[in-house]
Amino acid sequence: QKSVAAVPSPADEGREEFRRGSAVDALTRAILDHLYFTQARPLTLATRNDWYMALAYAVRDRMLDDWLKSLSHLRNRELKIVSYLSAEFLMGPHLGNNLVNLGIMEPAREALAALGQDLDELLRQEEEPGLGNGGLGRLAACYLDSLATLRVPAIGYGIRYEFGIFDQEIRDGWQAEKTDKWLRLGNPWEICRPEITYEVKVGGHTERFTDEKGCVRVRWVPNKVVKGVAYDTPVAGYRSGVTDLLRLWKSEAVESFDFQAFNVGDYYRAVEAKIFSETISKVLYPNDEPEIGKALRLGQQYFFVSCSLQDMVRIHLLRENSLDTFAASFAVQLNDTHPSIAVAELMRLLVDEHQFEWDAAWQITRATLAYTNHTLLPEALEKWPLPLFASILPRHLEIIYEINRRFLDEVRLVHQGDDQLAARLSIIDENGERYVRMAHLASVGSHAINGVAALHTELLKQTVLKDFYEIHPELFRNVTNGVTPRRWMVLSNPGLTRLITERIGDGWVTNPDELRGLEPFVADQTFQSAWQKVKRENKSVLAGVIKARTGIVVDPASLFDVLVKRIHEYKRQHLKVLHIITLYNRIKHDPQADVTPRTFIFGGKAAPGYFMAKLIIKLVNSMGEVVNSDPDVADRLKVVFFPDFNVTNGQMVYPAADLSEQISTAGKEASGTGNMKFSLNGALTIGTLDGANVEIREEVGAENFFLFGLTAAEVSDLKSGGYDPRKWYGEKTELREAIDQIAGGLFSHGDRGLFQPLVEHLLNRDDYLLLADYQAYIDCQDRVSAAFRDRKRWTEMSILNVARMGKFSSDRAIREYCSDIWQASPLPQD
Ligand code: GLS
Repeated sequence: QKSVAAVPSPADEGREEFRRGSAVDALTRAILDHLYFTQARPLTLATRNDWYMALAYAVRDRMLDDWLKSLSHLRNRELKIVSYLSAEFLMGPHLGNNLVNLGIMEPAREALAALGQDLDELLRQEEEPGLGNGGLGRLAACYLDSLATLRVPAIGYGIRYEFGIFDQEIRDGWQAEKTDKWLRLGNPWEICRPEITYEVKVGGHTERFTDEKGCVRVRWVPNKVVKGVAYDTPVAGYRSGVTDLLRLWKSEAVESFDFQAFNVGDYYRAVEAKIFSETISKVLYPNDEPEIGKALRLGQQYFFVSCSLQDMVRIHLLRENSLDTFAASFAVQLNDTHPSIAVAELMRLLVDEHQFEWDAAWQITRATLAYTNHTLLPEALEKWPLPLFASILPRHLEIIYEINRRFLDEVRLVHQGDDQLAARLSIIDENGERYVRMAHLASVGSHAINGVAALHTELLKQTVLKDFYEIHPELFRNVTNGVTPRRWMVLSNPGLTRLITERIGDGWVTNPDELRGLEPFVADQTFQSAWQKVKRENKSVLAGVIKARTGIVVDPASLFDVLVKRIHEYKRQHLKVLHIITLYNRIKHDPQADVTPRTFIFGGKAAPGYFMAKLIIKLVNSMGEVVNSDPDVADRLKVVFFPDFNVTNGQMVYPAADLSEQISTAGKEASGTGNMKFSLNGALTIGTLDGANVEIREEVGAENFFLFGLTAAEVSDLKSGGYDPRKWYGEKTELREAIDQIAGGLFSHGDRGLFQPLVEHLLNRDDYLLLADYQAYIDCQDRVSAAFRDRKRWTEMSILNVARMGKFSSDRAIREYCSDIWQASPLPQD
């Protein structure tokens, strides 16, 4: 088959031409129809959004055959369905991705051109659904792409937030947040299912009663009930013939509340109830802020978990008449602890609503659920104060007590007398104020627990979940994260995609190990120049966007040195700032100094309540202003803060990077996934041995990776030996100069107070060991600068990075989840 495709006969060409032509004609017709019948617009009045909507509907229509087929598989009892429960799905714009996966990008372009429209302009029209904070939500989206591509029946379950992650603007160097009104102009990709709704109870109390069989049972009498309505979005696999389902829940008021509104007083009460109900799915919470006390957040988690589990129970009962076999129908993955209330909710559904005995229910629950941990940061581990938990989920608290009682009894049986161990393992934290520890709940209720990179899984076993690992080592496994090459290469880097495909065919899109086929061309002159040309073009495009959004002019010939990710102290954006100031000082001391010209590109949002992170953004911008405008620098260094980093912007940034900054303190970044996107697009990495960096370096080869800094073990040794940042400050001249300048107001118009909190933290605590890693980082960056001057060698390293990135495809990760955790298989080919 391959040879036919490679050497088409004239007859084949004719047929292909015809097929293409008819696809173009059909699309043209469909777009015009939707413009008229769906958008109700005559051609003369159609806005860009009308054209976008019409095109989107025409594309969605083309997904329906596969989608309906996939939906009908839900009823097939032979097929296990993967149910991915996630409070976040950072899908990114749908249109481009669907055109890629359906293989109709070019026909769409032609059809629009014939209608006088530009596809690229319509692609820019789409408001991206920002229903996630960063890596964790984007991972869920990559996994849905891979599930559909690998033909695995799957449903992604989450929340249809009315407002996603805020839009970021930069005003006077500070971050300003604006609400994300992504639904403002309509969402052509979703289909509302008003008939698929579930009631979700909140608050109230529980009562015991004896049922007709004489068993004591529990009834939950809530003080509120809300309704979840399903909104479905199709997720097309890459030319796989399978389209999976993303089902997001919107909260609404239960009608019965409105009907009670027969007098004025009740009318207002009914309106209040409606407001409360609709608030639940109103807004995505930014992470990196303390959760304690955010009752609404717990309400959101329970709301979507309950709707999703009720939906699975309904689907299962369409297949079988008993829930005994529920675990054969669904493999439910808990994406972090956000959905971990599922442990108690599935127990409640089985025991209270379906009259199961406790032990049978527990067996089903554990066989169904599995838990992925995504962080080791203690402050990010979810825990809910008991009184708050009890006020929202009184029945679940009882169930959790019972789960905990039985679990700790088992522990005590094996480890007699070890009360400390029991206290450490307990789902209830009893040290001082009492909390429900969600990671413990998820661990106890799951048959598999995984970390997201090899190092992270090891650290999980040694730290956060040490006691669990010691009592149940068999539950633990590692699944290193991956990203989809469809969005992160084919869609976002068409130039490189074309070049690679010309050389090795397009098999790598679904089998990226084939990228190894590029290795023989590493030293090939023509290939190298073509490779450089693609990178250069991507950099020019980004330079244009930077100019338009920030007014800053950057040189595409300079080294594009990029640090884009959420702003967090552990990710050490301020270490990068220290590096830039160091280079700046070298120029100031010797204006003729031979520095490799660089463009430093920062991007990322700070949680609105995270003061230090916001101050870091201000520092980047203030420092940038000074550096960019200094005549001594003569444009050799340029600092850019690219506002509103999101999926859409990422698609422009990763392909244009020369250097990928992965500089977190070792042991803090669970995996990282941006690191993979950069390397897949030919950027070289400067990084610590943290998260998936370790494995990326193993794959691409140590000689093609710029490594620096303390290891996780050294970090923990240094800390336990009593780390004193002042010692490092005292010893390193360039470091001291840079810190003194920040403190002295060089970047704040003489204001010594502005960055004082940052400076004080660095000098007195430095939790993330910037000072200890500073010199190693600077030295390594000097090696980067030298390497970039050897264009040939740099290009070779870039090619080898891409050639060896196969492991980091989300397809590989999903295959591992399927075989090691879910026991799920692909649908047979039709
Ligand atoms: C995160 C981690 O911080 C990232 O390192 C990881 O790549 C991602 C996906 O596993 O999950 N955990 C988290 O809470 N947000 C993340 O991005």
